[in-house]
Amino acid sequence: MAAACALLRSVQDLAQEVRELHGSDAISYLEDPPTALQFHQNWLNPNRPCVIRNAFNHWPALHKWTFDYLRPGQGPSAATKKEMCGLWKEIELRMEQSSLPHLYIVKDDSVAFCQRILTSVRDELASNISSFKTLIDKLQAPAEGPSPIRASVGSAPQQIAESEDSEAEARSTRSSPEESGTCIGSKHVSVAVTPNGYADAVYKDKFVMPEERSMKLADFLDIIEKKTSSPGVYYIQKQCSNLTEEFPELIGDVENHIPWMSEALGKRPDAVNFWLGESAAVTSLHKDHYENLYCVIFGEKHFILHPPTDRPFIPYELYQPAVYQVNEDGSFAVVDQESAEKVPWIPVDPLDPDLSMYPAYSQTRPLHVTVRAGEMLYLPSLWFHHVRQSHGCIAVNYWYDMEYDIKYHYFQLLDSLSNVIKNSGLNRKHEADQEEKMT
Ligand SMILES: O=C(O)CCC(=O)C(=O)O
Repeated sequence: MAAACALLRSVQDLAQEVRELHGSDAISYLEDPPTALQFHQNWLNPNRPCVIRNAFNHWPALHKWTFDYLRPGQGPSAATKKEMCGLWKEIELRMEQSSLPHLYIVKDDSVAFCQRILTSVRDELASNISSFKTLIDKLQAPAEGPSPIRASVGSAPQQIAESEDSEAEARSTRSSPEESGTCIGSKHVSVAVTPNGYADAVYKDKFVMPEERSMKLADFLDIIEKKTSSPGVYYIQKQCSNLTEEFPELIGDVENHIPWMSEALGKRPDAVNFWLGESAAVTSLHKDHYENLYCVIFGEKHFILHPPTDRPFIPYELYQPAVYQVNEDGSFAVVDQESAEKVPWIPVDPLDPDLSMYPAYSQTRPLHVTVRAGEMLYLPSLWFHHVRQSHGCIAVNYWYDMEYDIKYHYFQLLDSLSNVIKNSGLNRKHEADQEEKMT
């Protein structure tokens, strides 16, 4: 028992020392992306998380990925784009025909109207949102009439036509939905469905996985937007590189790797994942063997983080695996995966930890981090994390396999020592002693 006590004290000191030395009580913010060397020295090697701002401002996804863009029948199709180019050509022709090059002819008798339409179209082109077609219709209508007036519009149409052409050219090697004319909303996507929002989590005495349902992205969006009702909580969270596997059309709106990270690690990511879900969808506390760059595109993600050195105070138990299945009446059944081996998982919910069952958890100091749209979280390998989100949050993350270096082996040692402490019952005894001292 004396040896176990000494062991417990040592792992407590370790956790405390890491908190003090590496500042794992607070998250650091970088205002610009680091170089590969800076990232390696300051974050990757010390295994320290940080939030990086302005790391992916250049991604079209940041302004493009709205629910309307992802829906079928919305957003500019290839045909609409063609029509748009045709219109600009017509405007240019009219400008040429008129003796004043910066004027063009419309029937409406309001100069302000023309300017408003053109400004709107330019803005639409810049932000690429869904009412593009309506604006084109408005623009077309005045051009048909018999009583033209002249309206000053400067050189905006010319500039737009040029930037449109060069953008289309730049993206011609990619297959974004609007270029290819495909509507990704009509594509099938794998969605995790649960009764309570907890996929891959402990429920009663089982480790329960979600029902994996294949459904059209548009139908999924209807549920998220409460346009249709369907029992359960829905979350696109399939983690086997679902962005590249299920939505290859969207990859051109982001990047297929993060250059400075690939350089720092000397490899490309194992997976690029796409996440979109309801606010009720929660990812239970766990850790991964990945260096994780987590980019929020829309909404917010709320992370609760524990450094790997908190492992001795984070309990694991063995659970029978099971899956949720939705019955015809909309109720959920929990179906055992009888032939599957038991799974070690963490029973503690950091939002409401059962400290009478798991008193050692009170010795941890979780770090709460909100990652907002446009921000990237570096979540180092082996850090425990629990994740919530704002409703309809969209995110993309990059999983780079960790280096199985000495850090990994030290963690394995800590894991074994944690089991020794658990089996000695000392964590509970320590807590009982603390309570006794207080009474
Ligand atoms: O976003 C989430 O819900 C979970 C993310 C996560 O667990 C991960 O990236 O490892």
